[in-house]
Amino acid sequence: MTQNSTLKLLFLSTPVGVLGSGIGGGVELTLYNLAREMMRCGHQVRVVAPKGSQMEGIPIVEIPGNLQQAAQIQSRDTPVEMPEASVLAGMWDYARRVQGDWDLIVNFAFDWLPFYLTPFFQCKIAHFISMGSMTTALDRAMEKIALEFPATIGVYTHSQAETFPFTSTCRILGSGIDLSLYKFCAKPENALAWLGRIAPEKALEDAVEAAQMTGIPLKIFGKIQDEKYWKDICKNHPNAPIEYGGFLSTRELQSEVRQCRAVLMTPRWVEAFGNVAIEALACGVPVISYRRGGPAEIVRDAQTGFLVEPDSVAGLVDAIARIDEIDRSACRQQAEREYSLTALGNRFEAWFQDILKA
Ligand code: HBI
Repeated sequence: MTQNSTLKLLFLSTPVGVLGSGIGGGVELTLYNLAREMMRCGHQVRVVAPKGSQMEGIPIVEIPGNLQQAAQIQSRDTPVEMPEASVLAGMWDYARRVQGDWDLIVNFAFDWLPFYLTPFFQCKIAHFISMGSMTTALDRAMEKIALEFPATIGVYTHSQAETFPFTSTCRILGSGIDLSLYKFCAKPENALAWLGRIAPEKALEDAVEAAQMTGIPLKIFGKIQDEKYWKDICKNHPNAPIEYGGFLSTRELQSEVRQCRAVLMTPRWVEAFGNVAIEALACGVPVISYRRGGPAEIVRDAQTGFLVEPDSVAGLVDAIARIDEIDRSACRQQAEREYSLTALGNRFEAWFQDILKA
């Protein structure tokens, strides 16, 4: 095992989708950014992922098999499911066979199998959890590992950790983005932005109501995940000053968002992190968010945006009226200080070293 020099890291990806398809959502971005940063720091990284996965410049071992069901559509008492010819089972059989070649295995799957298998491995395993608590079966499997292998469970935020029964053993790692992709804008237009999956848990209707009450145009970007939900919003707010800008690449999205006076975040559920918030800050755009979940740990109230009473549209409207109090360069500075790829890599590398030293 290499002491404080280069590490040999085997990353096992989420099994819900092919890497590069966007189905893996935020954890795909985290895995890609981390692999890139670890390699830039001289460590050896290999990613094990479903067949068809691709990641620019990252060595990938592709495993065939059937994808896992998305955990977020399951209910709390859903039993553990394994499809026949499971890609997850294939990925972990590969890891078992090659474990002797690696210093550390890092799991990015939000699934039962990797946690259940951990005691059967000789190689140490770090688990990065990418969502809040979903099912009891998975909570139990994670809790067993949290107790048996302390400090090997990492999460994005405190509020995400608080959704699990093993809150105190979670390592808080935050997130990070490639800041060079986001350009600072000092002088915005008179417009607001809302970004994210268009689905009920994101409560877009609250942002639309706030736009209607302030009369400030609202630009909406993101995948329409729930068509009926979107159609209802349009039907219920016929005169709201809104326009839908589609699902854009990072480059196009930041060129639109950077020109806005603020990004509104209206999460109905506990966002594990909220990459949208750090993308806005990176462009110098203040964030107005409900005081709930990840965004509440990212936004510095009255310095890089405003935190508002959850589900209060009136609170959003009051914050919008105060938005010119915020220094936009303070937003960009916070992103550079806390959410750069270097900061992300440092936090994860310290965690890996602590696990290997234990
Ligand atoms: N569902 N079963 C399962 N496994 C995952 O790894 C997973 C998921 N749903 C969503 C998801 N990962 C990621 O998109 C989020 O964690 C970001």
